[in-house]
Amino acid sequence: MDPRRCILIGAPVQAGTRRLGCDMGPSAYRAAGLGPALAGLGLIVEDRGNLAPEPVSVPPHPNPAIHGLPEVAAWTAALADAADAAAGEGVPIFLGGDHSLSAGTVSGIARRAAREGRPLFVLWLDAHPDLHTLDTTTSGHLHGVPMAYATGAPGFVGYLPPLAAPVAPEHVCMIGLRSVDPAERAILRDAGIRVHDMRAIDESGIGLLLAAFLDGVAAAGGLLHVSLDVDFLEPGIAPGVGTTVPGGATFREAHLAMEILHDSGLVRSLDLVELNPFLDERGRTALLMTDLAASLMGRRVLDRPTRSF
Ligand code: B3U
Ligand code: MN
Ligand code: MN
Repeated sequence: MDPRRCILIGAPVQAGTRRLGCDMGPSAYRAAGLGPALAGLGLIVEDRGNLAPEPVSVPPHPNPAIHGLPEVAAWTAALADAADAAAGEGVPIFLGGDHSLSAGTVSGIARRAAREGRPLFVLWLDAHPDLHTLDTTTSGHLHGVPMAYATGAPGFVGYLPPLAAPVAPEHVCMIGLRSVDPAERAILRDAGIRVHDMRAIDESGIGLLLAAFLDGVAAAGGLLHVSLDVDFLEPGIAPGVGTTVPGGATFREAHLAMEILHDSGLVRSLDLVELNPFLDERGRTALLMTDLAASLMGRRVLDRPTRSF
């Protein structure tokens, strides 16, 4: 696999929420110039267009709140195959689409990592942990379940595709949390996921927290998947998202995180999720997310010695 090859894969999924508009996300990234921005950094860019999954049939779930389960099951299967295959060629960048898409991308990369005999680590940059199961979700919005599914939580069998390789919860680091439901809090407490909420960022600085996690990834010889939810960011700078939660990461914190990730050389795949262009202001959220993806993929300011992880 060539780390300088960026494979753009559009995933216009919006079944993970009742609010419409995320299906326009891939187009907004293209209009914001993501491909040329990456090419301008000297990277090879291949835009594979948008995925269109085959429909699957899924039995009705006893939780009456659940919305869009057959669609999310279909996307999960298609994205897992796409992620597994593309990660063998370059760095797949998934253009969302709501966060339910990560059920597919994370499980697909995990499958590849298991075949390569390497542990998969996940960095989850989000206001929410997205750790509901099909039984605990009260909104019924399946953008709130992908991490429970990918870490092998119970209750998904027969509804979402069987997991080839669950991600170890100790290999997951969540940064930016500030909206956690009670059922998710219980899972977070018991599962062993590493969590840095906004208070931790304020007290320690995002650079230190992230570097400590990356040291562990490198020491374990791991692969790293990054899942970047728009609502990780402060809504004042990133309004184009359905769930705005005040007090998010600043422009500088987010860019620092991307630059540290770039220096680590550990990132194998990336999700850009929850952009809702219908709610955006003159494309500013799409442009910011594009800018952040570019900071992750290439060096744009000064050459610095790569930090040893
Ligand atoms: N935890 C809530 C809210 C939510 C999760 N992810 C997003 N919103 N974007 C839920 O609906 O599960
Ligand atoms: Mn999310
Ligand atoms: Mn979120």
